[in-house]
Amino acid sequence: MFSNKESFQKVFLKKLEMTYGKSFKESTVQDQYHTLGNMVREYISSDWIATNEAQRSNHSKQVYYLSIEFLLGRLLGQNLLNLGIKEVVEEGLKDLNISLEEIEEIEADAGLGNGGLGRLAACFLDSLASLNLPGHGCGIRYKHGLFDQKIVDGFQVELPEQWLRHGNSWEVRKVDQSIEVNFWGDVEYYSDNGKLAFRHINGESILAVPYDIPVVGYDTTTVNTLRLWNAEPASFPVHKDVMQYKRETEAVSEFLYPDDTHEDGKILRLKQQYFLVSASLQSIVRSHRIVYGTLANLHEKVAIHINDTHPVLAIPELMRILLDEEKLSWDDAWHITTQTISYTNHTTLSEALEKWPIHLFKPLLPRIYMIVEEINQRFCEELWKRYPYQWKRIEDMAIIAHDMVKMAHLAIVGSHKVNGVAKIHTDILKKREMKNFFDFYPQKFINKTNGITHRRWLLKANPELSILLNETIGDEWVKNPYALKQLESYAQDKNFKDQLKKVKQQRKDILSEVIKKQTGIEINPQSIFDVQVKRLHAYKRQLLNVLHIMYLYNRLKEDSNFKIVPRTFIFGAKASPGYYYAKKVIKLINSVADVVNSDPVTSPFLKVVFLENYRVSLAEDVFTAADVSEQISTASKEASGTGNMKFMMNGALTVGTMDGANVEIAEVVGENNMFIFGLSSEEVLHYQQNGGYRSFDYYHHDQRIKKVLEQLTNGFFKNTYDLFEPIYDSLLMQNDEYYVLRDFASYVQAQEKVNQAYGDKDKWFEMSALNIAQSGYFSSDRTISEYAKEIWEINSSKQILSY
Ligand code: DL6
Repeated sequence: MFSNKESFQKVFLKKLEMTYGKSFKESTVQDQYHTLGNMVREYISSDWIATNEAQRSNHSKQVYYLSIEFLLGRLLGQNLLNLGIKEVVEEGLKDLNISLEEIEEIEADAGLGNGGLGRLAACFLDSLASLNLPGHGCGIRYKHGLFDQKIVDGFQVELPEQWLRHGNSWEVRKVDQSIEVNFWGDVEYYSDNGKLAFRHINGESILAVPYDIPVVGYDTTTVNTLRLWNAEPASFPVHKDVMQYKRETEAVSEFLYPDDTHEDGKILRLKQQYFLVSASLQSIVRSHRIVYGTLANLHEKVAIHINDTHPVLAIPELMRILLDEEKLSWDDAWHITTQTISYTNHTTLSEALEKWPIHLFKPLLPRIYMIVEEINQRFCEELWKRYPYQWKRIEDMAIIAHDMVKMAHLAIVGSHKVNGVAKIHTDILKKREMKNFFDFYPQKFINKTNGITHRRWLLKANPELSILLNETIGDEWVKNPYALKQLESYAQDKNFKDQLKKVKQQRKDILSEVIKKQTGIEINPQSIFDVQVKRLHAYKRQLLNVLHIMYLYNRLKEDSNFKIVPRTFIFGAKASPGYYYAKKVIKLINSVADVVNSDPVTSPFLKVVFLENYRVSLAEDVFTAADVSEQISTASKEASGTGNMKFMMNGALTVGTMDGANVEIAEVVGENNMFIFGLSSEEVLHYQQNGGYRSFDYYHHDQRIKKVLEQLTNGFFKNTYDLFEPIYDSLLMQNDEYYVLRDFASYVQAQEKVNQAYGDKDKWFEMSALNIAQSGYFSSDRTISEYAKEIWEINSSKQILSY
């Protein structure tokens, strides 16, 4: 049906009528989108079946990537590109007076994630399929993804997201493959042929119904699966309020990250984690049994990766299956489990490391808790043998301590590999945050620097640049991102740089239109587009960016000789609903925007835009249009960052600290092709260990800082009263935990360099070209190849390019 535009049109029109009982003339864009989506999914299905069959019959080792988040965004455009049918569809639709772009726009983002961690999972799926690797995702089919953000009077307001309202063309409900997951109840001890055995009884069952989404690789017949579990009532209990049971059950897959400020919310989150893990593990084991008839070789044929600690219950759940169902000995079960499971750590922030209170954990998951206790007991015995009488060390490393279950400790003990997501992050884990564990298990810890799929973030998001690249260096880069290196030799080529500049301008014009439509703000498309888009968090220091804008505003007002290249500062960020401080920063950005944008003296030079509801589809327009990429976290706090890679790949220059993957960006592109500033991670550590930082000193000695901080509270922002006092206090009364004031002067200097550098367009686009040329290293194809070889030990049916 996609072989030529005529046959495409014929099938499209027929299906449209048959599905919706409407004539083409009466159909809506929504109807057209779903018709096309269904056609594409049907087109994929024969390859999907063939991939599954081949993977089964080849007895190839499979990897399952368990993640509480999959931030997919839209699928239509990427699928059309990967399948190589975009042109036929575009042409066919054009004849019918339909714009493919308009149809793509109607697709709701699958926003089943919060930020980097979830988007990483989505990029990994694309690379797995494109590299012909047998790798599948397992997640939850949340009814509501990450909230929709509205900005009302400058404040963030959260509304439930509704991506499933019009149905989802990509998923296939497979009710026959449902799994029961049990909560609450008791553990029964019984004799199994004279051996003490255990089983979970009297539990309350929830039915996990899989919805499978095909994951299509680029120019390959491999179609992997993303399996999302939906929570539904199993059988209605006789002794319980039926409606209550239905509500409680469905709540498990209702919201991504339910509010956990109260105990019920905490229980719900833990329920979600076990629901994901138990359904996935039972389903994996069931398929494995069908092929091999035993679980004894599970670790040879299956790799299970846990994306952060949310799915760490995979460890005790696999133990439960192997012990209670497969009747293996503890040692055999433990060998299989640890050889099957691997774990990625995504943060060094100790407050972000999950811990669950025993009083919630134990009643909800009684058998799982028992197994965790046993794992802890045996681990502590090992520790004791190695570190006799070192009570403190053993207590610090224990999985259960102070009435809490420490999920990261369980993950390390129960996995064969633990990886950080950028070199500096892995080093920090080894030297500081997880030093004790690294000393104990040095061979487990490895680094796998993150990556992004260049097929989404360049090929799809930036067609203009892709065409230019194809014309300049050919299209090898689509399959082999290292081929982008060939661009190096064009970095001095005037003609190429002119074209690159033109492409960037086209992308800026597109974003300017989006901004105009969304915010009503007219920006100067020739100005420098300086962008910070990421979750709102104190350590990411959106505040430093805002304070710098306030300083520029003050300078422009005070000194008529002070001139800058016009700049548009663009922000996009969602704050976690309960994160009071982060929400204040959003309000501050919007308040600064009000002042700056409406002042006739400054508005020709400065504009500030806060983009509402930042999400994957919007991100595609943002990354491609940026000139400057703001990666300004306090050194040592950002594990990797992946936005930094998306900007680089689209030719933006980084203003950044030596943090996360910025360090590796500097390594490959050279420090002279970016703008580095601020404390190093060692300096931050030194302050943290030895003290010596006093934010008041910077306030008193730097008039620029003094002035902007006073403006936070002196009525400079109309009708804000004491709204920004908490920000002021965080910087002065609480001694500025993230060293915003300490890095201010150095940041201003870096920004002055940006201002100068942009004046020399020839040089600027030389730097831009070099960034694109070196960005191949940050493709998730490279990252996934490393995982495949060094962690999962899985093979591609085709040759994986060696990097
Ligand atoms: O590894 C993906 C992504 C990193 O790029 C970010 O640096 C890191 O903050 C993020 N981590 C998380 C987990 N929790 N926290 N905080 O989202 O992972």
